[in-house]
Amino acid sequence: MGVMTQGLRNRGVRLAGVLAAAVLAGVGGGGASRLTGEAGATSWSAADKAAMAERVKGEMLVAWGGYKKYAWGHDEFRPLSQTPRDWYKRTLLMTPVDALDTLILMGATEQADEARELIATKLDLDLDDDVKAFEINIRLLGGLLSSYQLSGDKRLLALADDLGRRLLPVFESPTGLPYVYVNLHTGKASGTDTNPAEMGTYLMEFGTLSKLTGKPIYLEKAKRAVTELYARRSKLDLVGQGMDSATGKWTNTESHVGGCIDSYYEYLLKSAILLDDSDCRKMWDASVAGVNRYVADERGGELWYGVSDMNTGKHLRSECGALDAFWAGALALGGDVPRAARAQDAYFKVWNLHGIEPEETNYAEMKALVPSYVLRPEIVESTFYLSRFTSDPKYLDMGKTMFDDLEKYCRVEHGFAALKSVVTHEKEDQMESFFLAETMKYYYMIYAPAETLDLSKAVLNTEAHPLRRTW
Ligand code: DMJ
Repeated sequence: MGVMTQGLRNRGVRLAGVLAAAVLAGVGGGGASRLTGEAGATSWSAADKAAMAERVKGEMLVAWGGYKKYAWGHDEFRPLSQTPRDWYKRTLLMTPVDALDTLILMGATEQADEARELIATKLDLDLDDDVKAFEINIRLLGGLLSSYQLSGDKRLLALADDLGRRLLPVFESPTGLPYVYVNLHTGKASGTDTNPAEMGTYLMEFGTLSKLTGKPIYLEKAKRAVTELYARRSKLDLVGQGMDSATGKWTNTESHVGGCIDSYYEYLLKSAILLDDSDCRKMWDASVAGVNRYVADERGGELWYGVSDMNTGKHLRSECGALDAFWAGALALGGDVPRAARAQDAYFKVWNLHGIEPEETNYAEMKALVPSYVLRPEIVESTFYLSRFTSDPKYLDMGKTMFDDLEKYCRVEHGFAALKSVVTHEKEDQMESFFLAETMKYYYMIYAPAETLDLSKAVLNTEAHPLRRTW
């Protein structure tokens, strides 16, 4: 299922002195043996949580240090060969832009300042190349906006406005549904073979940009795209996983909550919250009801979400991916904590199959279908939301189990490496920028004081960039 590469406050409060003391004392917290989801939760003191947050921050600084030493000024750091990688003809500073708000929230002031200065002085958006608008929007535009809100550095807002203007041509299709690519220099948009996630994941960033610049066009274009997409849902209120954006016709009618669809649902809910948009709220309410009715798969007392036909509701396959795991967090944010908790247990069962999660799994047979792990955040993201909304220490244990596994299998000298296989644990020379934007941020936020990110004031985009309603 899905395109696997696509893949959703206040200034960070520094952790108190107790934190450093706890680390020095070697307090680990949640020292339980491997948590399977069934075991009773261990108790966590404030010092335990502070120590765990500091441990995550330490690893974030290792990954940032690897980028700084071997890939400074480029898009990504390749952690095995210790070489840089750029996505296009030249750099768009993907890792620094993605990492900056994580560094700010962690109180890593020196590193945040060096990242912000690099971006403000060196990010050149006038790139004569076709870029994937979805990725550039969620990573770069989202990162620039959140870092502007957290730092007050107006140079970041100017860059965001420049980038938004360069992305706008993607909406000039016959339907208003976005093209896939845009040349950031010429403004030529191209590519119509797309999906709901890529078409429906603009409104948070474009809405925020409109509010912060006073230019309504950004919000108007992104809202129209979502509305056009929703209008093409099936009678069961489901969407498929493939569409031609020029014709608005479905090219694939398989429905699920994973890659190619995931962040479309996420942005209906989060745009409703961030922009106080009642249309988006209605679209989310109808969509989540359809998914819970036709995509949910009750199996042996467990709640799974599989693959169904968008028109008939027929269950097609018992498969889920690492990307699907965001769904538990979305359910929790939408107010359905009971279903969220059950879905999270199911995704955590997949994690425990091999001690780290595969990209795709047949959950009926509990068998990895695509065995890679690219340092994805989604299951950590859902752990964060459930921890916040339930205060159940079970989720602190769960986060620690996963972080232990991450360190065990993925840590290398100057960062973290993806895995070619969660079965053999063979590593891949890749550390995606979302690892610093999302995975490390969510791990940190599970244990950091709640004031570090006030969920009543901020909404995280699909790349974990927090956007605040300052307007
Ligand atoms: C991220 O870029 C975003 O979370 C996106 O919505 C999905 N894929 C990656 C992380 O897995």
